[in-house]
Amino acid sequence: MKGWMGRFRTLFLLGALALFLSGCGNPYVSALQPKGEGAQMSYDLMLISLAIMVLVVIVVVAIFVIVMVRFRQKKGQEDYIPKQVEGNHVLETIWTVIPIILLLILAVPTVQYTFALAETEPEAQAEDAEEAEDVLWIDVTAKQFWWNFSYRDLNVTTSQDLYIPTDKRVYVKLSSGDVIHSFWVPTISGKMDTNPGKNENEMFINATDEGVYWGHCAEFCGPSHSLMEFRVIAVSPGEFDQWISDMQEASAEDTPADTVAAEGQALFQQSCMACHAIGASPAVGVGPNLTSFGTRETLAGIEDNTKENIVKWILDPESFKPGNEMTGNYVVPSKEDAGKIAEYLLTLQPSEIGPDDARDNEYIQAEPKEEEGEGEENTTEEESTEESAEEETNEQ
Ligand code: HEC
Ligand SMILES: [Cu+2]
Repeated sequence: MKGWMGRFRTLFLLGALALFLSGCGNPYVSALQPKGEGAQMSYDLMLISLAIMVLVVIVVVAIFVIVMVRFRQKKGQEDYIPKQVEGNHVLETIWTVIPIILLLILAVPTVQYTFALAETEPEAQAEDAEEAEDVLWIDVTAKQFWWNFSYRDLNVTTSQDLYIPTDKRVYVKLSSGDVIHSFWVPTISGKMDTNPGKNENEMFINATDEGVYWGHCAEFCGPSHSLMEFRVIAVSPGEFDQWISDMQEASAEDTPADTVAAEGQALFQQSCMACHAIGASPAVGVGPNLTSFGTRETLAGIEDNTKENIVKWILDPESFKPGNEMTGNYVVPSKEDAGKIAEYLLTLQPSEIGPDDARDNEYIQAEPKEEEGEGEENTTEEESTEESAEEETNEQ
């Protein structure tokens, strides 16, 4: 009875474990499904160490079983003492040397990849001036509890959604406006701290496939640390260029056609522009740059970007992100005015390139675009076809 129960319990535990581990497989979140050079290198290292460990376990268990079976005490030999081998030089040497060899096997790729991942001098490596010119640097500033992205020399600044092209490495310079945060997009790269002051870190990221990748602050930084999310939106090179030029043309002066939204704009300019820029400057504001706010899927990186949520945010940001830097530092408008401002914010769509473009060849295979540089795709569900249809019409 006990044995049966025992087996039952093992089964239950294994089931629970399987359920738990199945959470590890979510694409766009998982370091176990790498979609970038950096993540791929980390993944390879994991596989190498795993292989070595499995090999050691197999050999040790095999020797253990053989010894158990072959050298059991036999009937009639109860008094027999086998030959004692402690202090045997040959054996001692063998089992000291084997782990050293295994560690060396592990050390070679680890050191190699460590140097490869530290590559942040693209200009020095460029073959000609044109290639050096083509290098894309993005200055990332982490703030409690949001992310600012400034595209160097391109006069484009945005927040929360980081657009990158899929055809090359993108170099990020990481700094912080307040405390230490950490930049982490598990599917495409390792993580790196963003420090306040002059101690700036640099690394490259790249996405081999188009897609929307989940990023998160990976260093505890305050009450809303767990809500400090961002997205990396990897689009084809053509779409990226289009997005950059659309963003460059956006300006705070553009007046929306809709009258309610236009009223909202006036209100916004009165009481919100001190912290929120629309258009490129200043490079880093007190609050997130809202140039392309209307194309975002998320509000403040975490909530669905709907009018209802935006109004709620404007009236009480604290209810979304405790301890954020907006709460208490602005004049709270009436609910009606907040509605008008929300209307205005949703019109901020300088570009038709959006998260759906990053997904279209990833999630829906209906009509793959004829663009150069598209990575190969695996179809994943999760995207409603409705959205894709909508997106197709937006394209025109
Ligand atoms: C004192 C500066 C300040 C003022 C003034 C201010 N905000 Fe903010 N706002 C912030 C900060 C800081 C954040 C980022 C909060 C976070 O995510 O931690 C923010 C976030 C937001 C967001 C979410 C942005 C995103 O990236 O999704 C919206 C929308 C917003 N503010 C609207 C407004 C509106 C509308 C007004 C005017 C009524 C306003 N803000 C006034 C500082 C300010
Ligand atoms: Cu954090």
